[in-house]
Amino acid sequence: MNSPTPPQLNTPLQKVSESPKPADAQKVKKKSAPAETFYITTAIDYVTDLPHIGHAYEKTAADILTRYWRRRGRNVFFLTGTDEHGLKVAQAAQKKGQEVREFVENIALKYKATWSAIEIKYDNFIRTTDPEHEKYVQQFVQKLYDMGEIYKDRYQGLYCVGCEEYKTVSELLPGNTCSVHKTLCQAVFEDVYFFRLSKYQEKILDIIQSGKMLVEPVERRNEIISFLTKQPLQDLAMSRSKVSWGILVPWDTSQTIYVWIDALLNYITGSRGNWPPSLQLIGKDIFRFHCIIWPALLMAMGYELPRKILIHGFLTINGERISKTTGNTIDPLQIVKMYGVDPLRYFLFREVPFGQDGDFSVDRFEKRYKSDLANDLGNLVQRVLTMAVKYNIKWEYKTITKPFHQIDQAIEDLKFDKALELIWDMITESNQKIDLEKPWQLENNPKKLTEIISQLLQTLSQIAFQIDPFMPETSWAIIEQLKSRKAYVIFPRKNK
Ligand code: ME8
Repeated sequence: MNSPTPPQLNTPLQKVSESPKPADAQKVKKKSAPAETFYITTAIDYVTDLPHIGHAYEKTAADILTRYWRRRGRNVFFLTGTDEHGLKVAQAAQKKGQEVREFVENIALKYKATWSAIEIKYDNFIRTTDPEHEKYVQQFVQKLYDMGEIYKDRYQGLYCVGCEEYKTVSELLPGNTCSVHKTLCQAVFEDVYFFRLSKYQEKILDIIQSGKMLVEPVERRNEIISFLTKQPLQDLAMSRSKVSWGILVPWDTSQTIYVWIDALLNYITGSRGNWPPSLQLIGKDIFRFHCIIWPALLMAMGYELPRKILIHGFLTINGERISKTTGNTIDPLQIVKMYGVDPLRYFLFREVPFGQDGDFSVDRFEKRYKSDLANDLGNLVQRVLTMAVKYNIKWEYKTITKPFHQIDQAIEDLKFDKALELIWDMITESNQKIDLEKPWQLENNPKKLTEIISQLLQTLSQIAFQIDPFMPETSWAIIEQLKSRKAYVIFPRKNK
């Protein structure tokens, strides 16, 4: 107790009195990361199959914020990765007839390749099979054990492999079917280790109600508060005796550590000295893990809490969640191949307010592509540049740095649809200006002609600047055309 400095990663962890940084965070922080680093995380995905657009949605949101805050001059650290242990992953490998390590290796590579293809520029990609991660997880639980936070008892109940979660009958559909996966839960009867989660109930409630750890949007915050007020929390079975694909419990190697404890700790092991997380993005299916178990683990160790947990909705198809289990997945690479990266990034955030569920339909995607991208933006760029060249307008591209307060505010409030709407207002206004002023009829009024086209060129630079976090390739292409004075088509029309 009362250790003045937080423990180091590779030495036994010690409990400290005041919210310290986790070991590795403190260690590296002194050297490289200034205090104000915006540390953003996403959920780490199960490597049961290839990533789908639901996964891409979350990672792109984090990427947009990373690019935005970097542009605003903040130090940003963006962590993502893959969740590779547990029964669910082991069963997926078995189904494919592959050795599990080889299987996860393969899928993790595919995840990285997909994020690279859609311009997700993370700073660290953590894999829970990284030896350093595994070692830290063992040290972490050993410390909890030494502190008396873990005890052995019998677990008897139900478990959903799809959710990797213990379930109570009241949460399930008739016949002990998981409401998320619509699959039968396993009956589990085993002697395992429990983490004293129940003793943190009041504390968790307090940090959420006081805003010490912000939970957004408000509906989710209320949901978690209501959950915590209505029923007593149960202690958490933190090990499995019959799951071999996992990290061994260090004091009892006949058991492995529950995959969610292993997974949550990625936010520490991948942090590279940045602590606490400023913003953690997760989907609504996993918010109890992040709003209950995660802060309880951190509080047990006396570590500083994340500033904010932001819970987003699901991408659906015909109202049904896109998921590997349902099998209605869409491969982001397929869309990229047909339309390019930016149309996907644009569409994901244009139609649906971030936080709510939103339906993905190829029909609507194509409509947006045609109207917003090819017609509105693509046409504007071509029209303005063609006229600038034709009427020999003197023009030199200058980097825009002037922020637009409303757009910035919308991004900071995570209202991405609103930010894009505001940018598209600029595009629409410029197109209307061209239609109204008809510059091609002003050849005998060169002063006015120059004025109008110069203004349009200026607006194009603004647009290129504003769309950059959302559509980096398009932003670059517009700037390149403004510099080279050579117009080309950014969004080619698609013939169905
Ligand atoms: O839950 N729309 O992994 P995961 C939007 N390994 N988001 C979606 C989605 C959809 N259709 N489908 C999934 C896990 N997601 C754990 C996380 S974190 C310590 C461990 C989101 O592969 C989902 O909500 O099932 C989650 O945030 C992320 O993708 C990974 O889901």
